[in-house]
Amino acid sequence: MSGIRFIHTADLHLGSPLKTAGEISKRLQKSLKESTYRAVESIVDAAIELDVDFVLVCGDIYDNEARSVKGSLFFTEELRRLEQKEIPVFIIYGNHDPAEKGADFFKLPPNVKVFSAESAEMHLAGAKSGKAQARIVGQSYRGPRESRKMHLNYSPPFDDRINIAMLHTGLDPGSNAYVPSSAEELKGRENIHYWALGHIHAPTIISGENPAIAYPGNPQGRDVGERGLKGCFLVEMGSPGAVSIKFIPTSPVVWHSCRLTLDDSLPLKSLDDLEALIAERGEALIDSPLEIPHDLPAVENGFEPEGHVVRWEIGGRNPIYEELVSGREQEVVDVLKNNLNRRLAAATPYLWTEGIKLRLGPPIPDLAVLLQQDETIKMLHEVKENILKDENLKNEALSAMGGIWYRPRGEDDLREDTFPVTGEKLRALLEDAFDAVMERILKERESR
Ligand SMILES: [Mn+2]
Repeated sequence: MSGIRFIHTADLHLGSPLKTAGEISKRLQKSLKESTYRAVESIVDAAIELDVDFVLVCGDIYDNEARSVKGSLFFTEELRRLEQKEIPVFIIYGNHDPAEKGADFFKLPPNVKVFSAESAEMHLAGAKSGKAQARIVGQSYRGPRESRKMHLNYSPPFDDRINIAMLHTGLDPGSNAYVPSSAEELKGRENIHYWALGHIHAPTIISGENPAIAYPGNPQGRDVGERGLKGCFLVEMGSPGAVSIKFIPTSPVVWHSCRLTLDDSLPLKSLDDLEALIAERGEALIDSPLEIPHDLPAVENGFEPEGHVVRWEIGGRNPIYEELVSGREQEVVDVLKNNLNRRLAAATPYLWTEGIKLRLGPPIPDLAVLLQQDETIKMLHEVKENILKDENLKNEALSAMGGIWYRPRGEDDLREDTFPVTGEKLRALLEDAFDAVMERILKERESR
């Protein structure tokens, strides 16, 4: 039996302003403002080019609960482009565009099926070539918070059709706002071969098969927290069990957070040298190929980003800190930012430096020597090492850090509004804290 082929997308957030700090050029303003729209055009282009059997949109099409006229008009026109090519579109609404807040400003074309918020619905869609058929089950959010476990009512029958379930969920059993659920719960629903999820903005494959469970992520990142190339999924299913997922890049703007660690011995004689060093890294970034999320095979659609927006973090220790930077950090940052943007923001693709965090310090005595000679540093070092070894201390450290951080309960424990702290992340934070405290101690002593 020949299979079906569809596009899975979610979290379009049409009209969402991309959040960058500081003054920006006209060109960048336009690029940032229009990027969520351009990304959706790329999805529709790909659907037409690849002549897919249908398109799934898994919630959060609009950024505001009250959908905008402009966003609505744009989206309806894109849906009409798909209608002309006879490509059906299936839509569920999410927490950002729930059904009860939704005004349909324009008439949706007949190729579009919007799932009800009242109960789970099922629709059929056939392959354009061959006999394969898919059954699509889904339900929309009624309000911005949705505590109903709607997936428990997804019960497609078993036959030779491919069953696909659409769900907008944080996949967090403890949440009562974004459809409480877990990967285990989804796997427990019978006869579903592909879970097309939405809500989490990072492209994530929770399970590759039996059943496949996947988040395509948003087609355009909105701030530096949503880094890297963004896109949607091309899914091919030859038979109910067999799934192949490819990545279609769509984000005109790519966000980066880059850390540059200066070496003690790097000969930096002036701020020009420092600027040249950062610019070199920026040029390398423009020239190097973008990483495809999850190492998925990518669909060749001739994609080129319009530009990159970068937040730099300059760390490490170097004599330039005391000679030229210390005491005038803000001024140095402003000048570096300006000069870098003058150098790289006019290129194609552009590279815009949206911020520079200076975390430089003066060269310090070798840590090994300090640990032998300095009781205070030695104690501090022990505290850090003990936290890394002891689960209880780890939890204590984490709760002291505040509610914005959480420890994932498992690989599929993803949350939208807080930051996961993995072992690696905690180590990096502790190392940073250790460096910062040690530096403070040494500085205070120097100034006495
Ligand atoms: Mn959402």
